[in-house]
Amino acid sequence: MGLTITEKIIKAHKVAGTLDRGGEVALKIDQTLTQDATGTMCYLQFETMDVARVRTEVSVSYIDHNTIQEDYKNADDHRYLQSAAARYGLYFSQAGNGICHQVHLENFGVPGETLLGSDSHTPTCGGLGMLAMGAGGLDVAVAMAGGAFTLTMPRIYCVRLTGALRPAASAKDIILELLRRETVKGGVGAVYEYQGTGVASLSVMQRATITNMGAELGATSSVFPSDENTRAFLTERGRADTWRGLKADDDAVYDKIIDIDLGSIEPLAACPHSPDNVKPVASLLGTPVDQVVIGSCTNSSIEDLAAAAEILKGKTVHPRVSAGLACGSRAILLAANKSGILQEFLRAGFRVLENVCGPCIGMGFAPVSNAVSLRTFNRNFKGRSGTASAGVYLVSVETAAASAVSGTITPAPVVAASANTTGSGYFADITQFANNMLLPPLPQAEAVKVRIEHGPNIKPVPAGAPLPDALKIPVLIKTGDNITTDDIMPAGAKALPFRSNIPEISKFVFNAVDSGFYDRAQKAVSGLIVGGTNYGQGSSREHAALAPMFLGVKVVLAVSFARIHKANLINYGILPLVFADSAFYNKVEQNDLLEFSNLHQILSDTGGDSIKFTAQNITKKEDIVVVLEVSEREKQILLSGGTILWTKKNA
Ligand code: MIC
Ligand code: SF4
Repeated sequence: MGLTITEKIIKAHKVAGTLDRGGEVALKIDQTLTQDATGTMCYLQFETMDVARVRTEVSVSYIDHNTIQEDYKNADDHRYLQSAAARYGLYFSQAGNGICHQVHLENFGVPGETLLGSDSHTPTCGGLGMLAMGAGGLDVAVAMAGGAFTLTMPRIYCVRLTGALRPAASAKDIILELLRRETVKGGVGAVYEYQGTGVASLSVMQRATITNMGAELGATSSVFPSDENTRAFLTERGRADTWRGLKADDDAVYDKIIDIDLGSIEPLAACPHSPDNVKPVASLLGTPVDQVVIGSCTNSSIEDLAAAAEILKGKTVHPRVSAGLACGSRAILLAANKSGILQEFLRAGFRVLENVCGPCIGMGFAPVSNAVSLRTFNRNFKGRSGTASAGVYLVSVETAAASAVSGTITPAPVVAASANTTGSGYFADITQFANNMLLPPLPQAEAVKVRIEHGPNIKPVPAGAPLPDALKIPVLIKTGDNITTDDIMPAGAKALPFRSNIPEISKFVFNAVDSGFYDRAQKAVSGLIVGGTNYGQGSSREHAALAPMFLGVKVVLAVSFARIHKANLINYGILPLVFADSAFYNKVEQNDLLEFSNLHQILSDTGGDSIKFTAQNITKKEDIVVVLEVSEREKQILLSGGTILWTKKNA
């Protein structure tokens, strides 16, 4: 039987486990990436592992999220991360060098290798045939220490692309079409592999837009073959020697085939407040627009900027619109500058923001009250922009540029096809000096002399506690479906500076959804959270598990979970239970007292990875049947009180 691309990469990196779908498989990780908002916890944990130097081929620490630097906190985090990178043999990408996914794609991504990143959009590098996955910081720390990354062997879906995009449509519209069909939970436990004759018509940067937003499908990863376009991309960035061809075998077996005729794709928009709330741009025509932002880790390739510049040429941004450009990397901004593309943005009236995440997570450039904000980004969760009343629409660069000019939602004029600029020479002499903000690892003799600098805002990672045998705990909150980690642990300019201070950031848990949560949790001392389907979708931030753990949350009982968040809950010793039947969801309310007994015996059951048992709703005097779906390894982690305590026990 032939193999898919995913299976080939997994087979080449497997250190334990099985390629059978649904089984556990442990992989050697070649490369890791972290960013500052998740990186501090990651390196604090790495420091406790007693490893002198990272044991990966390449590990990179990026500064791109927390760059407002309102006071010493963000700057102290940057200094801490720089000193930790120097001490442990990592590359260090300074603030302003660009957003981790874009910089990694340009400088480090290698077809056929594995990449684990403490950011959910790590699959961006799947655009050049890498198996790239997001994870919590603790999993990345373990990988840096040379440990394997264990995951459930995913289902593998084939997205068969045929034909070619029409001039008005773009790669962003392809992934929006997929989100429309598959929804934000359609990809949980799956990898999307792109195949078919249409693949050759897409450049690596267009592919990267698609694999980046594969995170919004809830997918474990997304991957394209490595072909001549991949070779051209790597050659242009001076890395031709890292190219190798990679494709699925003709008789590879997929769990599902999704056919997309590229010629039928029309300009689309993900409407507020979910990336799968997709509608044709044509159905939104004339909607007045208040803000337009182009860029982010999803859409700021030079091809994208060239397409926007085509539309902006000779035009001015509508007076009603506040327009911004947040470029994915300094290399792209330099190329845009050199080619005259940047000139068009500045001339048309765009504000040029830093090459960082910025507005994508409410770090500045928040829109006006009740705004319609058009962004070429990947997430439009309510409140994420920093303005709770704003509605964010996720669109292509072409739609964003055309709408910035007209002041209403407008599809791009047909002339503005995304130009495939590979080979156009934009990067010819850029790469060499673009890298002067990417500090290489120090030789070990120098690295050992580096003192790691902890600022006063950096507090130790709180330890978990072994799971008690019985729990009698109240429901602290009951949420609906598709609760995001932004809902659980908000980002934004107020909370983000506390990413390295769990006691402080825990005050923000569920803040935007239910401002009474923190006080209730404090009063109850311990408790549980009840969730709907796809609980914990979105970001990889382990703070969405760590801070609830700090507040005494012992159990999350949901209809279903998103992959990374479930792994983070287990890492911090929180029991992730699902309702045996979704009807039980209606039998639990906030403040109900629930009782779980014999947990030690239940977790010692080696009879499989799905254990059904009964909990009691003492308040309603009813039984609730729940299921624990975890592997034998995860049962041991949960019994120990989380990965840190489990590792210590087994050391
Ligand atoms: C995001 O896009 O939500 C983030 C901010 O990049 C997160 C990481 C974080 O919360 O620090 C992600 O995607 O994992
Ligand atoms: Fe940054 Fe936004 Fe990309 Fe997350 S999705 S890495 S916040 S630009």
